[in-house]
Amino acid sequence: MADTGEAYGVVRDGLVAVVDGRITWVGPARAVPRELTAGTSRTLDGGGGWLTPGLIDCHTHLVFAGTRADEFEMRLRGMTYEEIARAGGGIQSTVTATRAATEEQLCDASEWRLESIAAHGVTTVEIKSGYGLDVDTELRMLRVARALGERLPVRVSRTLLAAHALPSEYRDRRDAYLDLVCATMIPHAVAERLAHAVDAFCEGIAFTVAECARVFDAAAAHGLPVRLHADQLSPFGGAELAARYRARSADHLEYATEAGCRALAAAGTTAVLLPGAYYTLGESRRPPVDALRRHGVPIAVATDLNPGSSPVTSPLLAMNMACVLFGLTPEEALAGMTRQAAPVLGLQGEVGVVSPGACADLALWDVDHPSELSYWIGANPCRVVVRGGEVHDPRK
Ligand code: DI6
Ligand code: FE
Repeated sequence: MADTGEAYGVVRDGLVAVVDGRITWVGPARAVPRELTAGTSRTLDGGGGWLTPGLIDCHTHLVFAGTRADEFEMRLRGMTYEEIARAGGGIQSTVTATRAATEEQLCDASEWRLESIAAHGVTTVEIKSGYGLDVDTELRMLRVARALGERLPVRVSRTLLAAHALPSEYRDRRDAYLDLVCATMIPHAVAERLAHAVDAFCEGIAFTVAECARVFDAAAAHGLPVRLHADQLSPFGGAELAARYRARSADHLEYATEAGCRALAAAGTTAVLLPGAYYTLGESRRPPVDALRRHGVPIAVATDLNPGSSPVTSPLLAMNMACVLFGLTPEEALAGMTRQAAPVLGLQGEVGVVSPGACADLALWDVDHPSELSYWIGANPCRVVVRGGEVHDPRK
């Protein structure tokens, strides 16, 4: 869909021309220049379906070992996510399982999750580390993320999230762990070209504003952009910190304040809403969507696929939840998984739009209207995925 002024940027009876994996022309089929169609080697008939940009899931933690289904049961019996984390479960339990897995085991354990996401029309996904919390395992996770992108027709953007939790062996030695993150992990990830960005979890059960700022300073010193898990479980000043560092995104934001939203807008930072975590943890505090809109903060939506707080393997379900739970319109939800998600990964103009010059990453859907992408619950109407001009059957 292009920017035509009509809702969703709809082009009816449209045609997209692709040369060498890039879009060269978009418009109504009747208006296509003859010289463009003359040398066409392959035509794909949309058959009355809807073509959108390939979806972008800009926030996942899909590489990990084990599950946390036991904690799901504990929460249903009344324990909270924070109580489980403080009792040694939570992220730490996935860290133990992930450290014990080889690169191949981790790849095999994670592949079906990326397959599921990709089968729902996703052509770009971000994957974070953060379940290693030691040099070897953090880098291993990023290598696995890279390998998965080579196995499947998905572009994988990799984020170092070493500041996800304090590993138990560093209890009472917080600064020593942050030294390791800043002086060893970030430089190694940069040297091996494993990370496109750096993220941190700014929260009472994770790292303080000052600690996250240290990590951001180290990232900046190595030329890496930053993002932040901000104000998810408590009002913690995360949005303000993200804005101060001109982070690409501030994610979650349930407890972000009005001032925080204003700061995000001024900094050009995107708000990434993650309704899967809100839903799974049974939260009642919604992110301040109205304030984000009022201040003009770009809004993206993602699955947050992770074993603890968001075992969501469907981007369409995340879009549905963004509408039903957070009050986004289906148009905002689709934009949040396409156009608005691209800048979060530094890929604006490259993916997330159907425009000349952009990569030919597209999804074809068996629906009568694009609002249905947010409307159906548990369905997958994706018929065809195009990645860099190559056509794929999403069910294979
Ligand atoms: N916020 C989240 O929702 C995930 N990480 C984070 O910082 C949860 C990760 C987990 O519980 O395993
Ligand atoms: Fe997350």
